[in-house]
Amino acid sequence: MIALLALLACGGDAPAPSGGAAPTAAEPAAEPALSVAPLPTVNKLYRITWHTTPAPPPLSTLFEIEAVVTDPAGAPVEDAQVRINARMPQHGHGMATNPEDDPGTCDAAGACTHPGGRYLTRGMKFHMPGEWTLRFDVEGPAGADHLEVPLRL
Ligand SMILES: [Cu+2]
Repeated sequence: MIALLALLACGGDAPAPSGGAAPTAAEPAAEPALSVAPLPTVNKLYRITWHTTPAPPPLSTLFEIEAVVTDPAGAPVEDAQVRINARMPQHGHGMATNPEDDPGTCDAAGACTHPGGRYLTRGMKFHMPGEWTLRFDVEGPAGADHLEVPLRL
């Protein structure tokens, strides 16, 4: 039932027929809040700088996102687990793709590290225009923390 409601909610998000439909080109999409300065996670255990490729993140096209994770003093956090995901909170759904977090640089024993604190996730896609929330979950030496960033597509 919840899934059905989410679908209905999304259906309702389709462009409503309006009399004077302005050409979309005349109304540039709102600037996504791309991170240019490090953003603190909610409990201030880490700081995150991120960017997408391509940038800004396109609609209905696969993109990658790289997050650089540091401690509050700016030192790279190289041995964390970082999960990057996105949801549309107003619609109650996530992405239609299944993003993959790059394991980083791994040794023969399977122990992985992320040189420079760089964490890459592939296979992201914003399949609908609207309000998205990008979420970074960090499980690192200082503990678990997260950051949510609102994005409008
Ligand atoms: Cu949606």
